[in-house]
Amino acid sequence: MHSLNSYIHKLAVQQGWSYQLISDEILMGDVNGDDDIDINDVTCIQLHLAYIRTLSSEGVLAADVDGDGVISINDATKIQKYLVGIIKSL
Ligand SMILES: [Ca+2]
Ligand SMILES: [Ca+2]
Repeated sequence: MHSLNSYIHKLAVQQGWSYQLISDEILMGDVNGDDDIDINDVTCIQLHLAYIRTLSSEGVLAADVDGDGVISINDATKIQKYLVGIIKSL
């Protein structure tokens, strides 16, 4: 599992952004920010991919659970696997 904070920092340096962390830790997979990982988070990713809904910046970070830098159906699938217990952590 990659460190999200170092990822953000690296990205910010690359892009020349100034940034402020609003929380120490973003819960990976908690796309809608309700402190719980459930099927609603999967739905958020699907709506985002379908251009029906735009994710918050925290949601974008939390949604990339496979850490490849893009939000895709693979991230939604990984959360679903986590929810049914096929994988133990995100
Ligand atoms: Ca959630
Ligand atoms: Ca991803």
